[in-house]
Amino acid sequence: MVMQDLLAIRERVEELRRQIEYHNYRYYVLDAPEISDAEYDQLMEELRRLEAEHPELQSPESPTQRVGAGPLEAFGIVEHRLPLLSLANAFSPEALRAWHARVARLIGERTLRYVLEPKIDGLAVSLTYEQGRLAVAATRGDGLHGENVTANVRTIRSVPLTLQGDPPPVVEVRGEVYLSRAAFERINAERAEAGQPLFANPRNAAAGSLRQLDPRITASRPLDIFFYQIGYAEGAVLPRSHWDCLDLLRAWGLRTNPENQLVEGIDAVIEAAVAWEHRRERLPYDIDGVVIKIDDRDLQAELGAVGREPRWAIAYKFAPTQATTRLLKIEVNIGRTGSVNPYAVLEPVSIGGVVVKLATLHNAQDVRRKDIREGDTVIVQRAGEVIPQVIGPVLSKRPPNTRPYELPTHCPSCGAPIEQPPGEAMAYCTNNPAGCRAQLFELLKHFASRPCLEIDGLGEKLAAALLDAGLVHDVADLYALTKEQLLRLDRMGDKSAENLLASIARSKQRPPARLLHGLGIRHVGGETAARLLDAFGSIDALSQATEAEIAAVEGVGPTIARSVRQWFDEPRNQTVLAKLRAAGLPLGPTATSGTGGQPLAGQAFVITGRLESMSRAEAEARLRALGATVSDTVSKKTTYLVVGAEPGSKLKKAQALGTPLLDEAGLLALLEAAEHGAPAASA
Ligand code: D41
Repeated sequence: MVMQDLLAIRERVEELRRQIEYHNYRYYVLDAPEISDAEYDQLMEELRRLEAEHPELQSPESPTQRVGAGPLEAFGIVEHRLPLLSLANAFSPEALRAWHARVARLIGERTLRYVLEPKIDGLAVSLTYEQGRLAVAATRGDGLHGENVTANVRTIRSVPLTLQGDPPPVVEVRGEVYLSRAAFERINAERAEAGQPLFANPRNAAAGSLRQLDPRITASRPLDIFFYQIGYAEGAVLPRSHWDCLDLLRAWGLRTNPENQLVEGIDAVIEAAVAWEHRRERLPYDIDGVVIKIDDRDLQAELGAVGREPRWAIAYKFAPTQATTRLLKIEVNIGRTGSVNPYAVLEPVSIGGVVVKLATLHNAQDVRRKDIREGDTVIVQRAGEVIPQVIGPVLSKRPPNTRPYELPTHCPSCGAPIEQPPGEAMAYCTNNPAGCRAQLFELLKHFASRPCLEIDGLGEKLAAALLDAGLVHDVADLYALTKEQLLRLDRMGDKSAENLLASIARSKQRPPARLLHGLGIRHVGGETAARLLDAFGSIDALSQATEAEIAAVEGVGPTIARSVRQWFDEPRNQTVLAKLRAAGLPLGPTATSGTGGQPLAGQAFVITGRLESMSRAEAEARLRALGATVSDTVSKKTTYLVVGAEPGSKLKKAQALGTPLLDEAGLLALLEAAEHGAPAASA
């Protein structure tokens, strides 16, 4: 290695240490991080690697040599009787195998039992009970000393002040204090209202709530806790299995996570850990990984720790879902109902392996509430398949001369004024699709989409081409298109033109509820459309109903009723309806009334698990539109249980009752057949 390189590396190491110390301070002391956990982990990993490759650069002052940050003196400091260990991280299944191989080298290759615990993204605490009474509660702090937060922890409802059963005279237990996502949203909404700075995530909100000098504030926050370890236990002989220790915690009245799993063998560990990456979204609280622990406590003792990290446990961390980047510009999209949807143009940033350049900002009110400005550094989140969203600005990085965001006063597409109806979060372009190209473009795509008229081949590109060529001015114009017109469009061959026309023709046979949904009436989704048609029988009958009659339908409130009435009162919409009728779409009473138009009448469906091709709401709406009932519980009356990915307990119940099962392909086939008039399959 040449001298120059070593110098550059030394500089990088020092820079990393400076940065990490700074972020530790922001995180642990101020509860106001500026970077995501994943970015922090990356800095730490890089520093660890450089120090491992260049032992001469190691130093006891390096952040790698200590865990966490010092406690806040204001609380009083508690010295932990036994140090609280920290956890090594694994970021991939391969890293889990490498961990397994290290363990196998020490204790021999064998099939072990492991406990998997969701890694709660909260704040680690240690509680000491003396003679069964809560004596001291402390934060983890640096693992050796924590802050005395006894008064605050006593306000957490799920923390018992006295233990049940027969606990040792002195026992110290560890757990994680957290806030549910719902509670976090509520707290932030209240803070926004009060003009206070918002918490970046539930963990910071939990930490901020627990580390309050005024316990009354803590008491007002619905903190919760899961316990996961028994630390010091005077004179007690503890079970040899960690899983049994969790049982013991429960026997003392301490809450443990019902999602914890006992599995055998590293393959099962990896499978279960990877599965959590999706399951996590269904939990009401945030987790950032899974903690994997060797169950046998004698083996735990034999394996011991390297520094502060036990060899017998590891944290499998999920791909990062948050990152920070610069918000270059705020632009707006106009939705099919005229809604003004602001979005962020970002300096491209990689989150969990995907480069994100755009992120949603929801609505004008949200941008104002969070005070997100052009030029800000922002925290961006990407979770599952949903569109990336901007969580909020990093205020300490706000450059001078930024300004609060102002919504455009006029529609960028058609120039009509933009208005925000009183009491609504959304602002709207005051034009309608006939006069606003952006609205018509979105409406066409919606009209042709799967849950609506399902016109194959009519997507983004074709919708734009049809508008550019002036062939379509409203959705009904689709039914007047000719092959000659289509052939004049770019990249439109003979075959695709024919396919498109066939697909448009087929769309005339969709059930009226899907047509009603497709019209793009503000606040009328698939579910509402189905309810309205159930109540009124046809779109024509609905168009004659009064606002009060519409509002009286179950699940339809005054806002929807007003919006429906207004839509039908608009002369331009009456023209569209007349054209659709002339084209043969089902506006009037269907010829086959009664069960003829309702091929699934009398059939009862229950859905469990996740569907791939449509949302559950959509599946329910389509089933209901065909006359079926959809409920939440499997009973003897259930005709079919529809089983999606990762089904829940309903599947067990159905199997016990012998209820017929339908997978997603089966459901699709049944829907297709029923919607196209074929007799429904019966169970
Ligand atoms: O849910 C958690 N966040 C969690 C954290 C958990 N379920 N188990 C944990 N187990 C440990 C060991 C293996 C060291 C007893 C932990 C943590 N530690 C931990 N939390 C914060 C630092 C370490």
